[in-house]
Amino acid sequence: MANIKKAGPPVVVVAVVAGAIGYVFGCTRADRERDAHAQNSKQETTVPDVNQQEILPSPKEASEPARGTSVTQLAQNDVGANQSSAGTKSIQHDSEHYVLLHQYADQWAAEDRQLEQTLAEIRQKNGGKRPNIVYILLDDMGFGEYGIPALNKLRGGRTPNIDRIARQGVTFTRMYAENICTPTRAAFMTGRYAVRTGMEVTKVTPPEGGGLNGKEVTIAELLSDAGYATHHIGKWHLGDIKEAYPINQGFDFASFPMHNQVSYSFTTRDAELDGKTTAFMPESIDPEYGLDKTFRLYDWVTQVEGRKGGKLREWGIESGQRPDMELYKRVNNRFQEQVLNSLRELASSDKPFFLNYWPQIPVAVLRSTDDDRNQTPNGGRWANAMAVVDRYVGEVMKEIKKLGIEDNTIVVVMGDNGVMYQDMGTSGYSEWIFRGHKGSSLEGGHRVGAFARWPGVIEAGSIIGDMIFVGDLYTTFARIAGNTDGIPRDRVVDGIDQTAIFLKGDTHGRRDYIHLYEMDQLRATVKQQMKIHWPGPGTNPALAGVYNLYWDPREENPLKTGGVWSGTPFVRMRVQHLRMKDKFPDWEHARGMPYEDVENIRPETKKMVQTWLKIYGDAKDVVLGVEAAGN
Ligand SMILES: [Ca+2]
Repeated sequence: MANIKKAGPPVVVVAVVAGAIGYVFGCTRADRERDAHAQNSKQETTVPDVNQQEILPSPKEASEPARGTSVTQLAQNDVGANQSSAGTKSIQHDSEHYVLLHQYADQWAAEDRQLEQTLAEIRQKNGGKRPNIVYILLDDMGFGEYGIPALNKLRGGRTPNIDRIARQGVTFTRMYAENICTPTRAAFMTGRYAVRTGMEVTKVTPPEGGGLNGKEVTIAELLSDAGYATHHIGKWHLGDIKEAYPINQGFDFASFPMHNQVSYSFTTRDAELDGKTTAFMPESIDPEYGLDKTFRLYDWVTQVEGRKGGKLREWGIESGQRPDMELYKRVNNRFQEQVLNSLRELASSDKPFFLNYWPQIPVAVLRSTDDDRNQTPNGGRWANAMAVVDRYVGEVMKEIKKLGIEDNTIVVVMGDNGVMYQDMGTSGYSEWIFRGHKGSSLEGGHRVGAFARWPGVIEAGSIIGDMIFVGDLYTTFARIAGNTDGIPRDRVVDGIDQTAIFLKGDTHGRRDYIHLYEMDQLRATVKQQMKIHWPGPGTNPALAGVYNLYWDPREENPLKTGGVWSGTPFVRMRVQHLRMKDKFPDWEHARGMPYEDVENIRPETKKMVQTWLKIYGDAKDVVLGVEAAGN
């Protein structure tokens, strides 16, 4: 639902109607949109005057904005991404962006004119067609885990196909994702910190009854509106309700697991026999004392596919069947086949396309995810799973070449968060260059490997030292596709237009900061090479740990006196960021009936959901309790 947190709890009335998948919402989408509109109207009357007095340096040159120009005024005259939208309201970025804009407005405006010219030339070279975008998001790949041959050698890993992308394109050394699966995926799709979308929590155990708000304007919707064909294949992990399905969030076609991998690779008989899952499977538990029949639920919807405007069909599983590792392997292989099929279908159309491929690996729980084509010198299941996903990437690249579309196709490959440290020592997962794991606000949670290839545009073998956030790709892809105007103006969009990095290379970034959250808690802020770990309530931020990330990438030695100078600007950044959130409160994710519009829902699934709904369906506080941190 499109409720704003400050606006009080949402009211969701769910009723079960007998008969075929008789799921009915007590609150219609139209109701929700009306509510959302009312909320937006309220917001627009209170457009923030973001702390303008405290932050403005004195302009040094005449070309800079006049002294006393507020950040809000600058926001109204935003340049760069907004260049082409004369007369329309500017994108509302986070406060810190305007500190930079105040200093670089003219320079960026001039650069943007050049960039528009270059984009037009690229388009002309390709018969007027905008570039295709293939976005491959790998599950749990911290920086240095792949794509850097010397590091691969150190670890005994092997990712020749991703190495080749790096060689032919660009390596980002400061790509920040969110620190865990769902938040990164939400940030990419919306260009916003996940906490703003209400998707800051990663859900593990189905059913969820929630997901990405239909009011979010996703990158798939922006590209679709710009004339792109859009397909999503693989992990989604953005909810199990109708409005959150990719086919209702801008994709023409989607094939995806309804939940994350936990639902059918961690919670199987195989996983239990391997000691990776405990006290879960009916084969293991005598329910003599198991009073609560909903503590362990089975028979959720596994993987589905469908097209925009239609319904979903579950595939790969029959009534009476329980997921096992064989199914998991088959499903991953089918996603790979579907990606190649999608490429062929998309390449045959006149439209440019956006192919969103989110493999479920290299996250690996059991050795049985291995197959005989992924041996590495390392031999562990983590390194071997990386080899599998690298092979997948290689097949995608080969198909792109075969179809003759490689010159006009941008390929981005990156991880969604750092490694799953929990398994460290028994799987080959280990801290690498950075300290910290998935879910942590240390660099090891957020810094991911990231590579991009765009022949003739991105310089081959280039290495970028500029900071970039996964949400920047939203704004950047929209710009490249010619739909900056479609980016909503009624909410904060954290994604900065980084087209200049793609077109002009290193040192052309427009970001020098990021706020790092764990769930809804602001834990750390990075500005340039400095990072502050925010202390808990009651502690003076002057006593907070400040780290120099160039000197101390593992954040092990807080600076005593050497970082004191940065305390005041860091506190100013935090205050402004939080004031902005007062004006633009975080949203809640949507809630509703799980599995609506799955047309061939299995009888056992329906029974499970009905049991679940009897208890949780109209008790919103309990539904919230379904949330849990995890994969
Ligand atoms: Ca992940």
